[in-house]
Amino acid sequence: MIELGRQNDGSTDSSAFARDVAQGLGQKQKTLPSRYFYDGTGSRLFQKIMELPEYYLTRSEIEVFEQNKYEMARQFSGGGFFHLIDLGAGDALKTKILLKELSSQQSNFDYVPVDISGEAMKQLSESLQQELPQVAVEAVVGEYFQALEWLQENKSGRKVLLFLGSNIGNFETEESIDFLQSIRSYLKPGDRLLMGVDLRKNPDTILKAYDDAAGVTAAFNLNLLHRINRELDADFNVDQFCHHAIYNPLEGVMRSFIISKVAQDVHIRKANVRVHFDAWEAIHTENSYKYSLPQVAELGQKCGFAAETVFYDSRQGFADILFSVR
Ligand code: AVI
Repeated sequence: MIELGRQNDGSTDSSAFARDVAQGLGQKQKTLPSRYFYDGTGSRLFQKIMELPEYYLTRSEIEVFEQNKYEMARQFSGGGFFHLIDLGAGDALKTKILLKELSSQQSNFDYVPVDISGEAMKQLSESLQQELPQVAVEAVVGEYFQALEWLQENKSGRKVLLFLGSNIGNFETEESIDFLQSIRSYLKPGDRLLMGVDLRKNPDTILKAYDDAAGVTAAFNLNLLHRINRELDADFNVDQFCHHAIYNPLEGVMRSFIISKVAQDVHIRKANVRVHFDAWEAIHTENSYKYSLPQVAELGQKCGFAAETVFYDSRQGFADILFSVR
């Protein structure tokens, strides 16, 4: 396992966290960056979300992989040896489907899962050693671009990059363009990108996925305030806030908020700020964009990729798009 610079198990550089929190809550329309959801508690809650009956995304993508694994593996392998790089691999539930298929097709590849969590990469390496000992695995602990930098130096073969789970949906449009253009700058002709996106569908289905009956998504969202209390010595009374989620079908975006139920002041000591909330004032915490296929193809096009094959689930509600480098 390779550990690149600062790595952690969900805890963050607290001065950057303090700065981002102070900056986000200091704005007229308050925001908090969704990347801070994933401390230890947040990551456990996200695992629970993925098992919820309403949260269809993970099951749909598993189905995409189950139904298309033969063709995916075949297309990846054409061109000889490759590095299969899994950005944000986590427990690699979906990728394991592909790894089994690649093994049975006797593909010539190695597997490089990348994740910020050292603990997750340790567990994944161990489980792969048990389940698929024939696959060569080198886990990398670090941030995406840190890892791509390292790969540039250390893995010079053809690359197939995985960016699954509709993680691209959590970026604003401009950010997703920047992100994919940066990814593209690390790739060469012959390399590929497989990206998972949640497609536009009945707004009621989407809304329920982000406002589940058991309240797990609410706990996931509100954990941000608990985390600020824990790590930045703040005094949020979390019971005085609630989760609110709304889907905008014009923009195809699910937006999540934390709403203050009363007028109140909060002291965030390590960020050196006091924040006032009016009654029913909102903090915007997350965007989850839903795409149409032409939008994804256009996004790829803008960033130097060409959509080659689209793999769907049986309802055509989720797609994994295989891009080649233009
Ligand atoms: C990680 N990401 C793709 C999830 C999503 O669906 O946007 C995060 C999430 N937020 C609430 N539920 C799940």
